[in-house]
Amino acid sequence: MSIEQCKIIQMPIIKEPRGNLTFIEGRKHIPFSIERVYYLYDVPGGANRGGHAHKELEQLIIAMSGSFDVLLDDGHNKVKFHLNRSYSGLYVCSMIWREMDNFSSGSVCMVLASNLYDESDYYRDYDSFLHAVRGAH
Ligand code: T46
Repeated sequence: MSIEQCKIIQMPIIKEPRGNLTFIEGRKHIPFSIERVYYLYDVPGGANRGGHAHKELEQLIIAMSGSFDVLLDDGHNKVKFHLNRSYSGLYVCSMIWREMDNFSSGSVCMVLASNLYDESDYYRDYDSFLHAVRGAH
């Protein structure tokens, strides 16, 4: 997998005088079925999240409120994204190292995931991740 497959996906917005509505349908707006939803909140200033990659998992990361940065790394190239919109999300394919920081006060990060939580799907050691991606090329 390469970093070029990771991208910002724009969701539909239904705009009305009474407020906006955005919806996300698995396999239609994003390239996977949604098996799990989790969210990060009450993140203290200066905190870092992530620092791992997934063997199989695909995810969509959305700043539901506030903003934060996501650094993606496929073992060859790195790209940083600043997320600050609730109607778009960052699609992250498998085998991408991610690090998250610069959380604004009160920010909420919602993640849609293609699989249930499985610790054996993680690379939590960067050297092991690099060995896996470089060995595959
Ligand atoms: C990712 C970023 C954006 C669970 O029990 N179930 C879950 O669904 C998740 C995501 C985590 N956990 C447990 C595992 C750890 O004991 O919660 C604890 C914290 O998890 P972690 O250190 O992986 O949290 P983050 O915020 O560093 O990373 C998470 C996701 O794991 C990861 O896939 O992309 O959010």
